[in-house]
Amino acid sequence: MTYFEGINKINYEGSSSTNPYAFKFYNPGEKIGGKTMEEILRFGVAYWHTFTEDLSDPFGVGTAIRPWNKFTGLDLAKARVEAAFEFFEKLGVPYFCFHDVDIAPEGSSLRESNQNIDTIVAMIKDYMKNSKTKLLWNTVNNFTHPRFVHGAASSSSADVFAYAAAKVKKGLEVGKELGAENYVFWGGREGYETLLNTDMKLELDNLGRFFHMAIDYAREIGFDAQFLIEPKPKEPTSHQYDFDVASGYAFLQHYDLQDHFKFNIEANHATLAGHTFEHELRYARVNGMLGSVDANQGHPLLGWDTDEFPSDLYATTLAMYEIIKNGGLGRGGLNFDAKVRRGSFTPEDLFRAHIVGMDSFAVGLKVAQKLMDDNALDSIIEERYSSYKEGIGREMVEGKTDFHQLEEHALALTEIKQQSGKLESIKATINQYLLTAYAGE
Ligand code: XLS
Ligand code: CA
Ligand code: CA
Repeated sequence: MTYFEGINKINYEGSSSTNPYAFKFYNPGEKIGGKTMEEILRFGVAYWHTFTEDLSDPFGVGTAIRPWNKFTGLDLAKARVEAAFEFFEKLGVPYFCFHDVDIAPEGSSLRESNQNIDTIVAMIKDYMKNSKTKLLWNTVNNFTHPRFVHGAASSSSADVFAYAAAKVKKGLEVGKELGAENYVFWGGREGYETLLNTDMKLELDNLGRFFHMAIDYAREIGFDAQFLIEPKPKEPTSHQYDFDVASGYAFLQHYDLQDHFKFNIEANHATLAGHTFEHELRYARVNGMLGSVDANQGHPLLGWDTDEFPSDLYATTLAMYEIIKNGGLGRGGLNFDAKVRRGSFTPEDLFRAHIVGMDSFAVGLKVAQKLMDDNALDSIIEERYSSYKEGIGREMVEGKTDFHQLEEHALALTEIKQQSGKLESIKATINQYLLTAYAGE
């Protein structure tokens, strides 16, 4: 059965194309800095937003028209798999990601849920044999069901902790079975509403214990995926324990987990935390902790997690700059944890949304690579910090000074020369690169 009638393979047609079902900038085979766009960008489709989501919001029911909606139960889950692989093929995307409950319905018991998962995983595995699309990461949903009302690994109930562990255990087995490159832990409800009823220390310790047991089990079954923590500051709880990369990194270090994890950084979570996307990427990168990316964007006027498809070229450029500087994403990728707007309810909108996301990151990649090749931003930074290359600055950086020498140096100063930060001209340069990267094509 065909689910996306009338849509053919999405091809690259170049920046002058007016075909809504063609890439204007994402040219998978085009080499940028020695590697193809496909190899660098490693795009992934998020199963939950594209095949499971009904586009409901807190004020209204779902609006999504999906050709598989005529089915129910396991038949619906199977139809989604068929539709998903047709979609991957037509979009030409190398990866996908899912939670356990996205692919298979929960049963009336854990055992039954696991059986449903087994049925669908066997089907996915079969489809993967004839598909170039691989699993970037999987995870489990330990936040939607009422049992997780007080969290999962940070729940006040030990039974819930055990249930959450059993679900992750199954998730790790599924990841191994399907050859997942990564395994993601997003906090879900790992946080709290109020301290008035919360034992914060016990909850944090339990989270640490949970992650250690997950590592042990992955090792036991020989599942060698990269483990990723996905920070988010709030939503659904008012205080999420993995607030941002900096707090997540401190948590990992405190519980001796830093060698087993990297971060999966979501753009919209960065902005919810009061950071820019590039801040989170940079913080992870300079600490050797940048693992993967959930590529989306928030709405500048809304203070919540809107999960929009990325279209802001400035943001994708600065993000790709960090990713290239990181030497790429390794086993990670750019997963579109993004949903079409409630008003974009047709199946065709799913293609158009992914096309704008893929094109936007392709532009970002090309512009960022050019900025780097021309040393356009680095030269400014190098000059700005040049006082640490010689004299007292150099001695300090090399660990050859103490407060006595620094005081001596300061006392002898007659004037301190400051330089301009040149922010406006840096922005002008970025605009110039953005507008000329595709000139002449
Ligand atoms: C929710 C998160 C979630 C994770 C995977 O805000 O982004 O979808 O990516 O559990
Ligand atoms: Ca995410
Ligand atoms: Ca989000």
